[in-house]
Amino acid sequence: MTNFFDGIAPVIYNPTSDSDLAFRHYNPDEMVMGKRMEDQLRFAVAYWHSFAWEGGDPFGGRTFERPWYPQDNMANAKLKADAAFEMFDILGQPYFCFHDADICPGGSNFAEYKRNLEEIIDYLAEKMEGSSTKLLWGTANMFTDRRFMSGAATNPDPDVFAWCAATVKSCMDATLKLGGQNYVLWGGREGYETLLNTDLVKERNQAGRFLQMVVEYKKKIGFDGLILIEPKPQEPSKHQYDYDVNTVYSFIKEFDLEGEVAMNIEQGHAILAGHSFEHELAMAAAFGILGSIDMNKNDYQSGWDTDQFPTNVPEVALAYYEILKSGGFTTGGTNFDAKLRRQSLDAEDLIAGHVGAMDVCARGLKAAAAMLEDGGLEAARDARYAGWDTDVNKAMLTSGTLESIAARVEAEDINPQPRSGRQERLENYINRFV
Ligand code: XUL
Ligand code: CO
Repeated sequence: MTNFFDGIAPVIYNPTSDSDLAFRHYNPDEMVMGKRMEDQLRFAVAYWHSFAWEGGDPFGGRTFERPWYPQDNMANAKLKADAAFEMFDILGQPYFCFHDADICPGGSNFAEYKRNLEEIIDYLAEKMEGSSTKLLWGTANMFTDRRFMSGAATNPDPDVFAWCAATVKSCMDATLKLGGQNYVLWGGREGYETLLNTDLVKERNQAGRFLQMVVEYKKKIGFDGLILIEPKPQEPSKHQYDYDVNTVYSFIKEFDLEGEVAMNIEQGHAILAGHSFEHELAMAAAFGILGSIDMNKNDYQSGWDTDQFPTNVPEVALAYYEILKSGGFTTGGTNFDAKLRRQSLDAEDLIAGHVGAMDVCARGLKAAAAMLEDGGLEAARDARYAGWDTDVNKAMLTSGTLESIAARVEAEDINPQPRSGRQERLENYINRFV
């Protein structure tokens, strides 16, 4: 037990409340497209931002005071776990996610790392027995420690590759033990700074073989969750091998991992890659690899990864539109990869950030479901491509050649007449629902 959240009552759904610590849209039992809202959204708290990050930025250190600091010993790791489960209860959070480094100190060698990890996993298992919060996914932090400065699985030093293999094995074991539903790999340092010292073919091959080993081990231990890759274009590495969904998809195909690996897509990473969140989701859905999401909001001016809580309902609605359209989550969910601003010091701020994010997502989900049920966007899109429904036009793609098509253009005097894309009308349509 900690007293960190003392005085904060469990958050409840009350649509007429004027409190900023109440849900006005997130009503877990409300049915949305045939499922309880809680089961559609599958929210998760990110342990790292809420409990491990101390409020530092590149220009200054810790701003927060927490009873579980300093985070370099096991006693405080347990206190941190106590606080985390207290917050999960207040929010009614169905899931959480963690990196190994978030939940316990690393230790001075691999044996100590493993001992610490096993001890805290036993402690988390006990906490989970007394709680309804489950594990959405586990992962390994292979980017913070200086040993990873030149990459993790893509490191030029084979000893680092070996360390990473051992680490991921331990983290997969831990995830399985806690009943985790997925395992995530975000390759923070799987990229390079300069070609002057980099053999990128060698590094990509290392990453490809590493991913194959992860899939082999998943099968060996009977882990039936998804292996998820989280793309990001830069920061920390200048050139990332996992830039965006399209780049990762070609990587998956090259290393024969189709059907084995899916995607964890983050709003902020999509924006940094010059895409919209819904573009990345639609792309992954098209390839059949849409697994889970890291929900947050990136600053549109700063150019780096700001991991803010989402506040933009229209944007979130378009994201859930793609998710619902593709059939909704299976083992994936909505992980709030979001952190407080460093001036938000209080326990209430941590609750408020999640309450707001959960409510924004609930509004977005309801709007997305209403749009899908109405069918207006799909009808408009179908009408735009309707010309392709005729036999002669379908045949262009199945049996056409440049010569046969050219002959038809001349014989039939085909002369295309542009038609409006109707973007403003569709934007007005969206505005009816958000
Ligand atoms: C970093 C990021 C990570 C992953 C998990 O930008 O998003 O926290 O979600 O390693
Ligand atoms: Co993320």
